[in-house]
Amino acid sequence: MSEVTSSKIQSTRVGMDAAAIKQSILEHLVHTQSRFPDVASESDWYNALAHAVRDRMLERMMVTAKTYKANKSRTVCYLSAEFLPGPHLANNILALGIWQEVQEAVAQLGLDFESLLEEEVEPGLGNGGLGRLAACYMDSMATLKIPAIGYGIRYEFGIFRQEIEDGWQVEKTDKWLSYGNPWEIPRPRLRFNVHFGGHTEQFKDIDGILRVKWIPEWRVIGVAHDTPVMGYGVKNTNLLRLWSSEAAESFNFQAFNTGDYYGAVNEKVTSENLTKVLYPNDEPEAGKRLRLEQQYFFVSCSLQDMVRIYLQSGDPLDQFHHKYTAQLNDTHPAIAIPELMRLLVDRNQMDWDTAWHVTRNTFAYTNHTLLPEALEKWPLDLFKKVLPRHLEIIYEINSRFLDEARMKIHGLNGHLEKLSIIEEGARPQVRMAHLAVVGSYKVNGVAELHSELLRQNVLPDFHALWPDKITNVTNGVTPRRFMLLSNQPLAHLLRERIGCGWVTDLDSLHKLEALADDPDFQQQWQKVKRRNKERLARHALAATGQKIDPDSLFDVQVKRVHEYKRQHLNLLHIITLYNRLKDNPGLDIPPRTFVFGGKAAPGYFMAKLIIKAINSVAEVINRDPDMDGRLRVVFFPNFNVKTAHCIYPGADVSEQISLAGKEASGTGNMKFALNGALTVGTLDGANIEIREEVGKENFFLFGMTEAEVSALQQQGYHPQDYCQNDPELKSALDFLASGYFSHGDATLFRPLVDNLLNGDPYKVLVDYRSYVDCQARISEAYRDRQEWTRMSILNVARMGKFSSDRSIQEYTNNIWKIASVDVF
Ligand code: 475
Repeated sequence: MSEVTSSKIQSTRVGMDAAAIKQSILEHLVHTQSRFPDVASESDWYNALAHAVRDRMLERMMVTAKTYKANKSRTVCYLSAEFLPGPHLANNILALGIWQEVQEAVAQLGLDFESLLEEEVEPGLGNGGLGRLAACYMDSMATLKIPAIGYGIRYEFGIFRQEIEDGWQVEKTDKWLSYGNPWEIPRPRLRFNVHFGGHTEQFKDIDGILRVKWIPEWRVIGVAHDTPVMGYGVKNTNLLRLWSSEAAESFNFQAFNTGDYYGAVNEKVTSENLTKVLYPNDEPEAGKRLRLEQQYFFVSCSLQDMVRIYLQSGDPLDQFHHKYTAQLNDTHPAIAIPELMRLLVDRNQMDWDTAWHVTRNTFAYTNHTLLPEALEKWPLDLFKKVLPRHLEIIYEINSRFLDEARMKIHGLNGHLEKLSIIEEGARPQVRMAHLAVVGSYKVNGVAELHSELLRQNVLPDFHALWPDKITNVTNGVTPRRFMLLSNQPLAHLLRERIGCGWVTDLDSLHKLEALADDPDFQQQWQKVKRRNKERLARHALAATGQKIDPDSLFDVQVKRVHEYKRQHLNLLHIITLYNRLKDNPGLDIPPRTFVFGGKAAPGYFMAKLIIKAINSVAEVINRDPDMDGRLRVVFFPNFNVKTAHCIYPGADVSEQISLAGKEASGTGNMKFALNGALTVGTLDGANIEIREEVGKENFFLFGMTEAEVSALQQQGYHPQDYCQNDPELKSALDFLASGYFSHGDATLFRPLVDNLLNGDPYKVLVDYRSYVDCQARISEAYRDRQEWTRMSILNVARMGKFSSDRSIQEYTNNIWKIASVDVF
């Protein structure tokens, strides 16, 4: 034991005043970046500042770990293949409570704070909602003082950078690690072997018990990289622990010795490929072996790490589930269920029943999607090649589960097929969602409607079997990043009028209700929105070269581009407005700017064609002098957390227009409303709950209900009828198909239009009329600026429910049963 105790090493380097911060920045510039101030680049200064901030976080992280260990605290392990934290610097400065001091220090050094923040390349280690939700939950767990570790993958290349060339999306590689990453602490000694392939053998152990040995074919090593996640206004600093793969170099010494240098090195390349790149799809890639390997890789490292930490306590492994609860963020980490069984039974000689009890009380599973094509399945033959032992364990889990179900249902075999973890057929598959449900103590959906549809449509047989298992936790977003940090004008106004309590108690936004009719407050509210719109306009100009007018109504749709989210419904409305204005130049409607943003999966042709269509329509409208001061359309490239910061606060209208029953929850809908945008939306996902909270008179509703959608589907849907019966719709489609927006090329958008006319899987044509009429109500409402402002204030006032703190509180109380731990 060292003589030096932690209290003695309290550093003199981490003062929180401006002078101390300035001193640290200078020291890091010289001693970390190796640059004198006169030759330092903006990037050097960014790194120096980031290190100065990091110094002030590390002690909190260590004290937190020590406290949790001493208390033997129950811990949440949030297992997720994706985390989208967004830029760290500004968020960490806020969490430390040294915003003013840093600004002062930076100013004294003659630097521009904003441009330093701009230097940061965000870690894009996720696709969209699911990855961002994981990051919001990490923020809330730390803030609520819940001991937690986020476990995931340190992709070398995150989600691609989107550029727009000739209106098309072009994917460029994301190089977030190119200039180093000051926020992570590599833990090269914290490494685990992960095995793949090979076969299994049975043997009798010394007690004569039949056991299984897995003789794998290859292995890689996982190395930990830790990123501290600070709570806001508390000392608690949790961990995001991401694994990157390394070659197990000694493994193929044979190749070196036989002179096969290339073969040996190639193995290294293959191992390191494992965590090379994030799959850029927001749907599972069918049968992609590398994806299965990524999943198993990070799950195995994480569980081995959990067991390692657990065994330090000296407690017996059959109590593992009292120390840990592991949340499965969708089925991507569901392989953790057979992996924990393997670790307990094969590695630690636990009997099956005890191991199953432990496992089934460790995991809980969150489902994020209802789309059948997005439910993960792995072909058995592939699974067997990569994870032969896990497949055996899954068979065993399945057969015992089906025995249990058979007795419980007291029915005949036919019914069991629907429950089985294995889907039979020409190419049998492992159903990961079934595995996740069977191996978890709770399953949750992410909004009320979504959870209900899980119970009724997706997992009805499981619901019948275990009526208490499927529950709901409606998603939430962190007000720290999505209000305090990204909307500082609003944060200032709120501080003046209702204080700062809302930052950690979002329900206290209710205090705004009393101010909703106050003309003076309304005026200040409008000023805030105006400033945010100017900022958005500046960013749009820089990113696209397109000028937009902050006096126009900003109507915004930013999210992944997907047919079910119906960006093309929005586009049909824009074409309709254009046609109306062309036919009737005297038409008096408030000027509008339509802003789009979002990435399409690189292999998703229709989504990419929708992006091209948006840009083509934009090009014509923005070029048409008749549209000057009336209509503008911009596609904001590379939508990510960083660009989101300036987009949400600048919106007047938030487009949440998915077909009812398709969007599990949505979280962008919450971010917009919290920043004072009014929603135009369907009764889908969390829109329903947002509308309930803000009041139906403060929400622009249109479209079919989920029940109407299924009824129509049952009865048979004929999209062409809708087209024939609505001249404006017909005209919009004809214009798109005709080549009007594509320099006369009548083939370009044919696939898009044909898809709508012959099938229209997301019922765009059905909801068109109701949407367009609803948009006309929006235009009318926008004329009355006082009433609009009142509605905007009331929206913010009533959005408290959608803090991720509330979501985490519900997970804590209803699922995890875990207590907060004070760190001093
Ligand atoms: C839902 N991503 C939103 C959000 O709960 C919801 C799937 C497969 C592979 C990689 N990524 C995915 C998703 O399924 C996803 O992002 N789902 C989204 O989760 C958080 O708010 O409605 O679509």
